[in-house]
Amino acid sequence: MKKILVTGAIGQIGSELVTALRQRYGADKVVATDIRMPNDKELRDGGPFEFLDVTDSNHITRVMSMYEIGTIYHLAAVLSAIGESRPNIAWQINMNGLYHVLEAARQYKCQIFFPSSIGAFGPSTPQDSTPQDTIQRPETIYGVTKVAGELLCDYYYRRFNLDTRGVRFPGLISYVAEPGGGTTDYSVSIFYEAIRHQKFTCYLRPNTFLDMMYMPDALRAMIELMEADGARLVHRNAFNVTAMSFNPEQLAAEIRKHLPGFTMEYEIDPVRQAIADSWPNSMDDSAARMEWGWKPQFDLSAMTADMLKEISRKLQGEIKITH
Ligand code: AKB
Repeated sequence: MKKILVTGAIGQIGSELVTALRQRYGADKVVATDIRMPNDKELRDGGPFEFLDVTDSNHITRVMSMYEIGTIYHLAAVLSAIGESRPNIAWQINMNGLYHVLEAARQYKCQIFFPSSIGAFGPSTPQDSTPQDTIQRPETIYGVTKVAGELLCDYYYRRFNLDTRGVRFPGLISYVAEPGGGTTDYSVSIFYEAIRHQKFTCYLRPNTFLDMMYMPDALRAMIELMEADGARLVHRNAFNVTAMSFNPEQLAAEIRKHLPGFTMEYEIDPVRQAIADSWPNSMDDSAARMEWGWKPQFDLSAMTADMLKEISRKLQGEIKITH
């Protein structure tokens, strides 16, 4: 088996995907890469790790030539809120980075995974049960790079027969690494604050519905899609995938079932609120279900119980959870 290269391996998805891939295919088969050096021992010493700047095409081909790479999970990206404060960097990393990685994949004939996002939709997209194929006029630089990325991956498949695959992720919730600079990040920070201080100040309005997914489901989605029989795939890239849709008020109510004293206040951030308002309330993921058997395992209640249990353990049981 050829090796798997993961870009952005220290990020929220990468840090857990690398571990999952190493467990599944063998530690020496997974080359973790990032522009930062990991503090995490498992990530640094559990298998090969290389420093890699995806905006430098020579750097990518140099790392590719050092290992026999057959698959790339290209996760290096700037998220939506940071993108709005630094659009230039977002373009360089999200767009030029993807282009360089696709070119390297073409040269080395690799299979490639590219994560798009609910950010690829905009205010003119139908907001409820958002279809797989629909209007995409995003108003953030993040969204622009995600739509262009989806199209570029489709182009490389059609034009060069490159095995490109991908999903549109909703907000991802995990207890291992915290997300950085996204619009959906409240759904992770709320758990830390609930356990540490029993209160949280939310930057989105109480009724802001967004699609979400717990990380174990997201990891499974990526691996299952990459292992799926390509002949069954009609869409290949940008599959809508979701596991739950909730608003901040509903998440707070679910947390309160475990921590009855938990309170939430609101201090709206106009930038992130505008972004969230332009994204779907809930997506239709039937194409993913039909074409490669996608099925989430965690709903709001299962995810909340697990997050509280795991984060309490991580914070050394500062607070006792009542079930
Ligand atoms: C963000 O909020 O920017 C990301 C995403 C939904 O793509 N979590």
